[in-house]
Amino acid sequence: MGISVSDPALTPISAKVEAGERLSSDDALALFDTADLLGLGALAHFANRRLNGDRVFFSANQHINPTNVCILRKNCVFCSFARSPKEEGAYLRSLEEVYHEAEAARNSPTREFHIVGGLHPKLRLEYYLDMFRGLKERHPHVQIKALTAVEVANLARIEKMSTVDVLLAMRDSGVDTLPGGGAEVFGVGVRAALADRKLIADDWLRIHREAHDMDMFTNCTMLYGHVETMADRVGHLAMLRALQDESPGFLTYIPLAYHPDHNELGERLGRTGTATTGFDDLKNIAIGRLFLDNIPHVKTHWPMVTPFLSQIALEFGCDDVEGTVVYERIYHEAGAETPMMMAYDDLVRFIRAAGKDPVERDSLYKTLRTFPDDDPILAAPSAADDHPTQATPDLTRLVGTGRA
Ligand code: V47
Repeated sequence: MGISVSDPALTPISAKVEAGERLSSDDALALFDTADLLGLGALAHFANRRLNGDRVFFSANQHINPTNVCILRKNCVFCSFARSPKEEGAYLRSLEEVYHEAEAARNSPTREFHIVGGLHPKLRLEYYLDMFRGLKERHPHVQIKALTAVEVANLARIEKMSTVDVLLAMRDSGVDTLPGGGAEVFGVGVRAALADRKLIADDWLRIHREAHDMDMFTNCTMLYGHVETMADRVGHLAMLRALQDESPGFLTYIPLAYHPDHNELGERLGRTGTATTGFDDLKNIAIGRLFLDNIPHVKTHWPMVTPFLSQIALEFGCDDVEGTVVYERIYHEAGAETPMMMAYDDLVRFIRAAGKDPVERDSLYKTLRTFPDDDPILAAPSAADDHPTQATPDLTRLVGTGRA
């Protein structure tokens, strides 16, 4: 029996999904066009189960943002995080301050530092390399996912080095993987509207290819819900898929929902609060899963779309949940009202309450821990037990809600 879809436009796509055939760009456009969200979700769920079964991955991670000073402060109109050097709220952490912040990992399950920040005009590569070495020395069991392709390119420019040499130096100093930020939407028109001085698509893709070619794995993203068209989204996904065909190395794809508060673009568009809809958030997850048939994982970024929607996403093709985070700044500056962190146990229970098998992973998706039914974490009472129809993490245990 075929996968149940109610929109006739999805029938031929459903046949392809069942046969494991690659979807075309026209198929992806039809998927963005459909109102049959449940049909789309069923297709993505089918494709995901074939790859990942009922496993849902998460990492115990900690986000660290060493500086918010950014030379593109006035250019990236969608960003609420960046500051000019003398602007109120601008900060640059000393290495000691970074190490102090990272001490949170000492008596916690943290296994990954996620390190990104602004393009500081003066920070040298050595600052970052010292940071990576210092963190590895202090926390040898914690992997490092650091610096977007945009930051790598900026350091190459400052140091008059090639981006390959910057990547090699990062790897030699302890960086394990690269995060997927800075991709936004690759289309020339959208990039011109969002950030016309930011790294262009070809350079973002080249730097990820360079990393893949030296056996460094990376992530990829798309920032949706602003000025882009559906064709722009599909074009972006097609470029990610083509790179992965040529030079595999993307581990997970993360659709990022645009947040319009406290940034110029939001003001221009006259939007506040949430720019995207739950419908669109789920579509982006599902279409990412269906179209990016060569990328093993699709991650939901709960700080952006809420833990509630992230949990539903697990039925829409998603097998990967952003981790414990500890302290999220980029989206909270942009108005996100989600918690700033999620406790490890709550994350496990949140996945389990969706009927899935939680898997704690490392940065390379190696399994670190699974949770049999009699695991004490699962046995502990959670909000999900009290409210089975609205299974959510125990929100009373989530600290530091509100803006950064
Ligand atoms: O590139 C900036 C986005 C990204 C806003 O690799 C905004 O595992 C919404 O890439 N509204 C950086 N989004 C974060 C990122 C990321 C996040 C989680 C996991 C991983 C990973 C990567 O944040 C930027 C940009 O696309 N962003 N401003 C905003 N106002």
